[in-house]
Amino acid sequence: MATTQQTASSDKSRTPNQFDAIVIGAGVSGLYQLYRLRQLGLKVRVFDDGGGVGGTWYWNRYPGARFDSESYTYGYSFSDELLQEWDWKEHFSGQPENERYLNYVADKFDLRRDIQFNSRVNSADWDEAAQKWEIALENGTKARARFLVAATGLLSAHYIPQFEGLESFKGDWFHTSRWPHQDPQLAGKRVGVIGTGATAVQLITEIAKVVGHLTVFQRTPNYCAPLRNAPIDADTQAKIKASYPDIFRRTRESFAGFLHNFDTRSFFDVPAEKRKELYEELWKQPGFAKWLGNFPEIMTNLEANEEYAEFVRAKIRERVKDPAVAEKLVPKDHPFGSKRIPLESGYYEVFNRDNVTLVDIRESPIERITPSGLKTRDAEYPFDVIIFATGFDAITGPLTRMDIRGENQQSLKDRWVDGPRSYLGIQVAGFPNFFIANAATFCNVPRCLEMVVDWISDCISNINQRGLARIAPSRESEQAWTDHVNELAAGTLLTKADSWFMGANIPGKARAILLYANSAPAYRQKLQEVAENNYEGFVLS
Ligand code: NA7
Repeated sequence: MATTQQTASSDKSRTPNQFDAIVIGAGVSGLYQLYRLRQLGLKVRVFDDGGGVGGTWYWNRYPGARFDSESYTYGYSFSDELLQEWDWKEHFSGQPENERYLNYVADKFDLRRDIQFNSRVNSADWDEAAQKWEIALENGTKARARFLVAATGLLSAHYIPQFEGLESFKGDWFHTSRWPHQDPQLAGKRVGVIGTGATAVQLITEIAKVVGHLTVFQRTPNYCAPLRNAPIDADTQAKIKASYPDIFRRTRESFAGFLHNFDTRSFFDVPAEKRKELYEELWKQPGFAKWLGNFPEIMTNLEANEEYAEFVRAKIRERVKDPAVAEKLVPKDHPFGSKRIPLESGYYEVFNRDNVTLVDIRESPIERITPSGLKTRDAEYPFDVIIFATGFDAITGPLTRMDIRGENQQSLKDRWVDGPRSYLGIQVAGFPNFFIANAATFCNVPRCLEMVVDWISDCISNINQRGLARIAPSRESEQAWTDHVNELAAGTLLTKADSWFMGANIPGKARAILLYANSAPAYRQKLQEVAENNYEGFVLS
């Protein structure tokens, strides 16, 4: 493992481990944050606990991992040269290609020399006297900077439920986001997968083709919709490259930063048979069209939602041969879109295979992991491998798992014990010069990340140009923003499910919306207004 001393001793740094800015994370947002801060002439150090760049796309190397966003709407938009150089091979690109892309970006912009890998940040302390942050790595190494940016990702703190007996299991087990770098050789093996979220849906579809027997433990069925992926041929590639300005104009204007946008008509103004035509039309389209191209009331009105949910349920039933298995796969306990919609490429047909068993663990709960497999209330299942597709302590988890202490040693974890509080999702009162570059919005992640990273970079530039020392939101603006975020969510159906959107997937975590449910254009406008009004709501000194 590289040490800070070894890698930080560039010509510029007479004092080792002193930086203008420290960025935690070398994923999609951390790489761009480094690029932007470097443009400002700052001395920056990025720390990442992985062995390479990519964040999500470094860690999530399970079979089937891929974008649910159209590839050409996911890549960075900041460099025309990069856009023209990079050929996306599929409309929805897979993990190996995505990791290659982020490595290509790191090399093209010479980012690696300021990134220290295999370096988990354990803690960050605000030093009031020095007006600096001091971070400590797992190995005890420390580093200091005026500005601290957490580019820690929305879904990087993986979660494994505390099943009794796990330590006794004699086979291999792992979480999907800690997939072994060496192929775990699942061919012919007896494999159990726990979880049926977006990750599991991608994984199960792939590994069912090779394993000996696959047993899927499902707690809540999801509304999965066809991804409709395809390779990008040469003609299409040329068209994509010629139309990037238009692609990014459309993603800038749409509700959630995708090419898809909600229907402009109201559900209630369109006759039932015409609504059905729209659903069928959307169903044929790739990606999230079936969700984000629908009537807006699908997200806010239970009657509208239930009609569409019933349409999706019928689609599921059509594809599963055994009606009893189909019924288990049909979601009935939450509205469509109140949990993340998994996109799939043959998921439901998996349950028509002889080598796949679906276990409904609401009917037959998991009791324990045994040395040879897993025991539910009703049966024992022998396994060679158990895979936890059990999700993440989303959005706040990557931050609260570090010991981050602001003014008066107050910890972020304590501040957020009843749910996250922030101003604009970017800063927290009492944590000066600490920025969260996560874009916790209902958005095609890179589109909103670029917007947030640009905002943070401009803010830091502004502070430096004016010779100011620090920025933090006032308690009042933090309170008003937090109320606004919660009120917005209350007007949607997002609060109606036990999802990671609500923090409800983690035992003991406060139930509170973790995503800003406004449109991306509205969020962009708010960020712009705040900056233009001399960082209204912040205290600068
Ligand atoms: P998710 O969507 O949080 O899914 C986790 C799955 O694991 C889900 O099916 C859970 O069931 C299940 N789970 C969680 N805890 C348990 C326990 N204790 N017992 C049994 N089953 C459990 O995570 P993913 O990784 O699939 O996706 C995360 C995001 O990554 C996704 O939304 C995309 O944005 C990309 P539950 O539904 O809670 O009943």
